[in-house]
Order: sequence, then C-alpha cells, then structure tokens
Amino acid sequence: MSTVREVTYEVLRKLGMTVIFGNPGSTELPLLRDMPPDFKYILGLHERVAAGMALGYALAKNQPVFVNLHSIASAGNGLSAIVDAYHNQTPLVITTGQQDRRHLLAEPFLSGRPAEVVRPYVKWSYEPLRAEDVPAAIARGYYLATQPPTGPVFISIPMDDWTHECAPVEVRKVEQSVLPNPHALDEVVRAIDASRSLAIIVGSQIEQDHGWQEAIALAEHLNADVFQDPIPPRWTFPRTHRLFRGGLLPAQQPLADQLAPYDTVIVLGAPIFLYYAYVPGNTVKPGTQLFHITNSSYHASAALVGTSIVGNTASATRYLRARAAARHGGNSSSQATPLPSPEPGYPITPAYLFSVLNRVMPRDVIICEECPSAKGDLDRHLLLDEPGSFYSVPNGILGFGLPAAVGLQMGNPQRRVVCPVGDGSLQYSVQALWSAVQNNAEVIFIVLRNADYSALKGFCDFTQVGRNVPGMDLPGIDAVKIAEGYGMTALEVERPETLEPALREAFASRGPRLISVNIAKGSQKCMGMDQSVNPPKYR
Ligand SMILES: Cc1ncc(C[n+]2csc(CCOP(=O)(O)OP(=O)(O)O)c2C)c(N)n1
Repeated sequence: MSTVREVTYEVLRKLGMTVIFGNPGSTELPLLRDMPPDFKYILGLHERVAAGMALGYALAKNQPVFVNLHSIASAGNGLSAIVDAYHNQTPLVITTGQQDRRHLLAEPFLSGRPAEVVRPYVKWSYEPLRAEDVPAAIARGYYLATQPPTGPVFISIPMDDWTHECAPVEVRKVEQSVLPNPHALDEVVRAIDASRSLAIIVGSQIEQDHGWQEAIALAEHLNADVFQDPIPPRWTFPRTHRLFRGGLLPAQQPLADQLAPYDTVIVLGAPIFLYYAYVPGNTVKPGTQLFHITNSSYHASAALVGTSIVGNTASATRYLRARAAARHGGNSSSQATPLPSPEPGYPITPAYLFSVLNRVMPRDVIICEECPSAKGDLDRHLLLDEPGSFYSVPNGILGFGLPAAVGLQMGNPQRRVVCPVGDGSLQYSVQALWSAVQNNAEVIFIVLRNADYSALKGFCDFTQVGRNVPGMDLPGIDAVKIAEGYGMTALEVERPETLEPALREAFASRGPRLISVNIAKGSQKCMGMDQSVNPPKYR
C-alpha cells in the first residue's frame, strides 16, 4: 500500500503541478523530504514572496500552481498574496502544515486555525478529517480552483498524515467552461443593432478566457470605442489600436461622465466597476443601456446596474460578432491625440522615464506594475499591443509586484519582464530579489525612487486632508545596496541623459538587475483624477 505522501506526489504529477513554491517549517518536512526528482521546489524567503511568485507563475501559465506554506505562521504572512490571488482570479492550490493530529487538542507550538484565517479569500478552505483524504482533497481543490471564477483554495494538512497508508486517487477531467445563455446574448445583439453610439469596456477575464483576438474582432466589427476597465489587473486590448480610448477613471461620477457619449455599453470580463475615491454619482448616465458579460457569478451579483450574463467571455464575444450587424464609421469624436513627448528634465519625471522605456523595450515585453503615483504615466506612455503584456493587482495591497514579476518571468522565459516599482512598494516583498537571482529570473526591476509615499501625499491633497500627516517620507533607503546584498547587479540613475543607456544596457544583458531611478515626487492627482472631479473631503 502507498502512503498519503506518495499518492499526493502522484496526484500533483497528474495534475501538472510539479513546481512547488514554498517556505518550509517543521510541519512540512515529512512531505518535502526526498522530493521526487521531477519536482522542483522554489523557495521564497517570506511567504508573501513564495505565494506571490506562485501567483505570477500561475498568471504566466494560465493554470493552477501548488504552494506549500508553513502552518499558521505562513498563513498569516502569506495572506496578502492569497488575497491578491482571490482578486486576480488566479488558481492556486495552497497547503500549509499543521501540528501532529495526535496532540492537536492540547494546542501545541505552531498549531493554529489557518483554514479559518484565510477562509474569506479562498474558494475552499479545508483541513481533511482523515489522513487518507489528503490527496483527494488536493485534487478537489484543483477542480475548484480552475472553475470560473478561478481562484485560490487552501488545505491545512497535519504533519503526521503523510506516513499513513492510502489507496490511489484517480485524477479526473473536469470541463469547466460555462457557455453563456444564447437567449440572453440575443438581447445584447438587438441592443447593439439599435444603438447609435457604442462602447466596449474590456477586462482581465478576456485573457483568462483566451479571448484577446475575439475582443479585437468584435470591436472592429462594431467599430466600437474601447476602454480598459478602471485599475486594471491586465491590459486586454492593443494600446495603439485605432479604437482604443484609454482607461476608465476609478470613481462613480467621473467614470459615468467618460461613458456619457454612449447609449449602449458592453462590459466584457470586468467588474462593474472598481472604484477608488468616493465621488458619488450615476454608474452610467440614466438611459444608457449596460450589458455585463462575465465569467464570474460573483461579479454579476455585485454589479450596480445593467443586465449581467454569466459565462465564458470569449464564447460570448464570438456569438455577438456572428450575429450583430457590422457597423461602419466609428462613434467617436474622441480619437486619441498623440501624447507630447515628455521633456528630459531634472529630476527625471515618471512620464519621461516611461516614454524612454517605451522607446527601448522589446515589443513583447511583460510589465508587472507596482508604482502607485506613477500609474497614470505608465498607462499613457507604455504602448504594448501583445496579449499577456501587463499585470497588476486590483486591490491595492502593496507587495504584489516583485514576487509576481519573478513568477511571471519563470513562467515566460522567452519574454523579458520589467517591474516598475515604487521605492516604498519595493519594501513589502523585497526578498523576491533574492529569488530572482537564485532562479536567474531575468526581471529588470526599475525602482522609482522619490523617497516618499507620493501616492498618499497626492491623496492628502486630492481629498484636502492636508499635508500634516506622519509617516509619509522614506529617507535613507538605498535600493542599489539592498539589491547587491541579495547578489543582484544594480545601478542608480540620477541624470536624464544616463537613463536611456542604462535601460538599453539592461535589455542587452542577461540575468536580473535593478535600476534605481531618482525621480521627481508625484503630482497632486489621484489615479488620473484631479480637483475637477469634485473629490470627497476628509477634513
Ligand atoms: C500593504 C500596504 N500597506 C500600505 C499601503 C498604503 N499605501 C498606498 S500607496 C502607498 C505609497 C507607496 O509608496 P511608493 O511605492 O514609494 O510609491 P509612490 O506613492 O511614491 O508612487 C502606501 C504606503 C498599501 N496600499 N498596502
């Protein structure tokens, strides 16, 4: 008879989860000992990093990834990455060790209730009742994680379970695609055909559902204006496409104002809507018809207005294109005007940094972004047209960027990953630099060093909180020395004329590296919004 441990490795192998991201402790050692040679263990020096790299790897591969954390200790430390995976709809099968069942009642050292701690942010949280249920629970977790809306699951495993005898577990095929109801889509077709001005809002599920080409084909067929959803976790439409109109603002009234010219709006694969600042108003102008096509019944239930249709977004898009009449002549007077080139002033501005990066980067580069006050400049200046080009996180927890970039690079060795990261954001998962070096993940980390929390200062101005707030400045942090301490090649850029050579040299070289760019402090805007949107006042 095999053991729980042996059957588990067999299940993981059959499910294609042979890369394990983790941080070990005593409660995991009975699993990790003598790991089969076809498995690879990727160590994260902090659980936020281990689970965060797994998240990036799963995003790159578009398939579930196995994570092995350490007891309640890791469940806490890794929680923010689990929340990221939840909001990014990323399938992860996360396990932690638990103390030996035989004395759990006495609450020994390292025992805890990790399954309860993470429960709100996973699709399933479980501690098997019997040791021999462990492999089947992992398989069940996999099936749940891959069911739209995809997301993380969590299993806590007592450390004595691995040596128990266990029968083999059959790995099943579970087909997860859910087709949207054609009758509901026919209503959208009728609305499109009757509409005089049409907008399509694209969201991250288009990539999850492999619908990139379908979204372009639909937009071209309908000559519709296309907007990216607010605070997007992915870019899901070519940035230089003639129909692309940019991103939506993350607040009610400003967003409704952007969509005011349209009588019909179709949201494809995004929530309705992700807001940040509270600027009350309409979701869309009264009278505008809104249709919401989503693979997430959760998003459908949370939408503020409109008709939601749940199902695979790529199938829905194909259906609409096949049935709606082609439209000629765009709606829009809002043809994008070319951006003026930012000046190479001193200190370097984020806009200049990104305009130079856009000039020198390969067109298939992958951007993994975490630069709060410079988000808008990045959005305007990086013009990428390939699928899978942009990753961020739609929940505002800092620490996503570095580990996700490493995981994305490991899962995409043929495309270079660039991680523009704020000097504050860098500190929330800085140990990922070590993992990049150890795994030769060739990420180019670009630190935007403005020596403060500019986004927060911007928010203070935006909402009239005032600037008399503690904890806003970050003097005395040398990202170059930190990176070098982890074994990474790093350099500082101070003058605008040295920026382009530094970036060119980074792209020409192999291996990970960090470029710390001293930049001007952020503006008074908040995610692209200024005082004209009538922001809330917290004073
Ligand atoms: C884990 C976490 N802690 C704190 C915050 C609050 N926060 C939002 S933006 C920000 C500043 C980030 O600084 P930096 O990365 O240097 O970017 P900048 O604001 O300077 O552009 C902070 C601290 C957060 N979002 N997440």
